[in-house]
Amino acid sequence: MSQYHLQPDQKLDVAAILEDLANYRPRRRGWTWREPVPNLKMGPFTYHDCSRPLKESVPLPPAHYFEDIDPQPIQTITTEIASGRFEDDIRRMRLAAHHGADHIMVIRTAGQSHFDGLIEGTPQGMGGVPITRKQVRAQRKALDMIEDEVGRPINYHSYVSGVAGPDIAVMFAEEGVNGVHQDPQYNVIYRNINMARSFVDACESKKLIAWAGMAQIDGAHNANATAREAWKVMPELMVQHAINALFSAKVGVAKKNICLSTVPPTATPAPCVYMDLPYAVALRDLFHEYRMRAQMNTKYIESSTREATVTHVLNMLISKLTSADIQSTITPDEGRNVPWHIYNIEACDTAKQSLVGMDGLMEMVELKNEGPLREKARELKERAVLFLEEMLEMGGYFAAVEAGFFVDSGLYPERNGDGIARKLEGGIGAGTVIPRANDYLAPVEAHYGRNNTAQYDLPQGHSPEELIGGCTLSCPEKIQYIDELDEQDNVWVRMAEVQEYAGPQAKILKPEMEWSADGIVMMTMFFPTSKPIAEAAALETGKRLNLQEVTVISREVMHPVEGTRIELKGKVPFSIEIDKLEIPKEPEVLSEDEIRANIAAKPMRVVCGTVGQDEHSVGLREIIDIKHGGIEKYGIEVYYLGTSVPPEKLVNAAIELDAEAILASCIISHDNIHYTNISRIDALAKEMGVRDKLIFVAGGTQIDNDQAQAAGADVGFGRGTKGSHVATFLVQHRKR
Ligand code: Z98
Repeated sequence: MSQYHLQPDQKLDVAAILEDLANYRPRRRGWTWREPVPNLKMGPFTYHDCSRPLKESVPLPPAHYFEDIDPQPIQTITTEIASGRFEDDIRRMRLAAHHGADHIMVIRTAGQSHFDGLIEGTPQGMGGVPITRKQVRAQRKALDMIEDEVGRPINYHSYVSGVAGPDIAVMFAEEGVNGVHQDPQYNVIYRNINMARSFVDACESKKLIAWAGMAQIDGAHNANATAREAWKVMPELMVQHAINALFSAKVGVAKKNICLSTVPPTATPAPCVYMDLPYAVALRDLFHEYRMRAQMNTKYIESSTREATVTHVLNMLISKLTSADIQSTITPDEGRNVPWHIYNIEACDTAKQSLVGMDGLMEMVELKNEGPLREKARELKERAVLFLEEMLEMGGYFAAVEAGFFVDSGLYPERNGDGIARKLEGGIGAGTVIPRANDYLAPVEAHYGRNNTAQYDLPQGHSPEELIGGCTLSCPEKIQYIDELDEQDNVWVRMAEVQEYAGPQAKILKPEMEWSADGIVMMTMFFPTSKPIAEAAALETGKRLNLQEVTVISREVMHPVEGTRIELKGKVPFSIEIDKLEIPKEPEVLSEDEIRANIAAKPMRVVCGTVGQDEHSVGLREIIDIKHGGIEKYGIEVYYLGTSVPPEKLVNAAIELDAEAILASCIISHDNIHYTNISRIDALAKEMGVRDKLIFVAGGTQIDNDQAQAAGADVGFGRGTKGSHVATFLVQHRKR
C-alpha cells in the first residue's frame, strides 16, 4: 500500500496518488451528512445551525477580525468540477474541501452517455472527465487523504445515466462513490435513450445505489433549465420528482438517501422570491419524507459573476427558508463556460458565507400559514396532481412522453405544444430489452428482479454470489483493474508535458485557471464606448499585451455609448522562474512584551488622522484603538485628530504636542491624492525644520511601501496591516 500522505505545507503530488492504484480500496461506502453542533461556540459567537468545524480550512476573508474562525453551515456544500483533466481536478478538490465543500461532483465528458459500456484509462475529456475506474479510484483515494486533512468525510459523486448506466453503477459501488444522479427520465428526455431500456436499467442501477448507501439526486431540474419559460414547468417538475422518488423507494433506495433536485425556477428581474418560495414550499409539502438538493437557477444565468452571485444568494435564501439539505454551488462557471478553479472556490465561499450569515434565521422568522404563499403552493400542487391524473388517463408515463407532455412551456394545464416527445420504440438502445429466461441467474449481491438461484440448490436466505465464492462487491480482489489502454491519451503523457511546472519540486510557474501550466489569465477592463467597439478594443489590447488565444468572456453594457465592462482571457507566453523572484519579506513583528518594555522605558507620543478630504476612519482606528489590538495597547500615547485633517494641522500638532511620530491615513487614491498628501506632509515638516525629529508613517488600503517612501514617508503600510506591525516599526525606527 502506498505510504503517501498530504502535508499541510506541500502541494499535492498527483503522481504519488497514482502509485499502486491497482491495490487501492476506498475506506468506506455510502453517503455521509454533516454532523450538526447546536449552540456551537466559535470565537466570540454562538451559532444555531452550524455543523462540526473543520480541522484545517481557509476561512472567509473577514475572519481575521474574528480570531480566524471558520464556521461551517449545516447543509452539505457541493462543488461541481468540469475541467476535463482529472489530475488537475484532484488539486481543485483539495482547494474546495478547504473552503468547505464536502460533496464533490465530477461532470462527465460530453457524449459519455452514448457509450454502451465502461471505458478505461485516463483520456482527456470535453466539458468534464471521461469517467473510468482508474479516474474514480484516483480521485476517491485523493479525497480519502483530503478528508483526513480537513477532518470530515467528503462525498464523491458522479452520474449514473446513459446506455451504460448499470455498468457505471456497479463500478461506482465497487469504488466507494458516495452520491450519484440517477433518473431514467433524464435519459429519455435529454439523451434520447430508449424509454423501456432506461427504466429497466434504472431498476438495476437503483439496486446498486441502495446496496452502496449512495445518495441519489434526480434530474427534474433539467426541465427548468431547458423549457422556454422556465417558471412555467413547476407542476411538471413535481411530477418528475414524484416518478423518480417513488420508483427509487420501491426498488429499495432508502428515502433518506433520495434527494430531489430542486431549483428556484426563476431569477431577477422577475420577482423571483415571490414565485420561487411557494414552489419550494409546495415541494416540501409533497415530498417531506425525502431530502432536497438545492441547485441554483442556471436557466437565466449570464456571464457576470456579480449577477450570478446575487442569483445564488437569493436562491440560498429560499434554501434557508425551506431547509434544503444539500446546497449546490454551480454559479458563475455555468454562465461563463470557463470552468476555472477560482469559480469553484468562490461559489463554495458564497454558499458558506450566505448560509452562515443566515444562521439561526428560522428562530426569528416563520413562513406565513395563510396568504399568497400557501395559496400559490396549493395551486401548484393541484396542477401537479392534475398532470399526474391526465397521464394516468392517457395510458401512463410512456404514452405521456410520446404525446410530448414533458418540457412543454405552458403552465399546466395550459400546453404550448413545444414539449420533447420520444417514441417507445425509438431512441438509442431501442429493442435491446429482452425478457429473462427461466433459468436466468446472476451470481451477484445486488441485482434487480428475478434471479433463479433455486436451480443450484442455494439454501434459503443465502445470497446468489455465494455460488461463485463472492462477487466483486463482497470480494473486491476480483475486480479487474485496467490501467491504461491508450498510449497517447493518458494522464502520464499529459503530466510529462507540464512536468517542470507540477509537483512539489517545481522551479517554474505559470498562471493557471484549470490545467497545470495553462498560462491563462483574466483581465477586467472598461472602455468608454459601445459594446461592439469595446469588445474589439479589448481583443486588440490583449494582442498588444502579447497574450495568446485572446477571447472575451464577459461583456456588460454600463451605458450604450458611455462605457462597457469587458472581461478577457488569454494565455501568457512566458514562465516565471521561482528562484529569480523578489519575494517581499513578511513584516517583522516584535512580541507584545518587547514593544511594551520599550515604550515603558521611553514613553512615546504620536499624532494621527485621516488626511485631506478623507473621511474613512475605520482603518486608522483599527491601527490605534486598544479594542482592535491597536498601538494604544502597548502604552503608546495617541492623539487622534479626526478625519479630513489638513497636512498642516498634522505637522503643527506634532510640534505642539512634542510627538515623536505622525500617522497619516490616506484611503482615497483618486488621482494619486494619497501620495500627494504624503509629499505635502514631508515637505511641511522639512519647512518647519522638524522632519529629522519625526517618524512619518503613512497607511491606507492602496498604499505601497516603496511609493510611500518615494513620496516622503518613512514607511507605507497597506491592506492587512495590524497595530503590531506599526508599533514594531515605531519602536525599531526610534532605536535606529
Ligand atoms: C446537476 N448541474 O444536476 P451525462 N443524470 C442527471 C443529470 O441531471 C445529469 C446527468 C445525468 C447539474 C449537472 N446534470 C448536469 C439526472 C446532468 C449527466 O449524460 O453525463 O451528461 O449526464 O448537478
